[in-house]
Amino acid sequence: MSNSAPKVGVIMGSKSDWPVMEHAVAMLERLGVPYETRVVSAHRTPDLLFDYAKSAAERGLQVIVAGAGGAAHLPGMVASQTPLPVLGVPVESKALKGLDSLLSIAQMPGGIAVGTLAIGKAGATNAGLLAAQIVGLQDAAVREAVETFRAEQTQTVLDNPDPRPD
Ligand code: RP5
Repeated sequence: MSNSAPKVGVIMGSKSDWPVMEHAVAMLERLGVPYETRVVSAHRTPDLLFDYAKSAAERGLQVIVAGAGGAAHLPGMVASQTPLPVLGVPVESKALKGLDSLLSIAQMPGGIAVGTLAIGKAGATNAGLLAAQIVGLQDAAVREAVETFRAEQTQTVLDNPDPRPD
């Protein structure tokens, strides 16, 4: 974790979400965005959820990335308790492969917004990227890191036009 004051909070409903949510953290690290990460469960630690969400803005966070699976109430409940933008990552569940998580996070009633990403690793990766882009609105170094990341990604594709395995 970075030594600077965290600008992004990456929370998840369970330790079991880490193998997915670590991809959000990896992107933030790659882009040099200070972050914090911890388990906050909507169902098992509701008081902690409220404390975390209510104090997030005054602690200096600018964005919250929240991942959860199954009956994934975490992102929506956090969004209801903070003015910060909340990005929701549907974690793949065993029973329904994350479709339950996706619908739980995406189908917010009008008036409380959660930016919902794709199910699983791609969603977590893009949540980290989107969080960095939001931080980058006010942080030139992060904005530049995002631009460099995208330019390198483009170049990698252009440098490897042959689709057959190496
Ligand atoms: C959700 O329940 C968590 O986000 C996790 O995806 C799911 C299962 O949690 P565990 O039973 O593995 O702790 O709250």
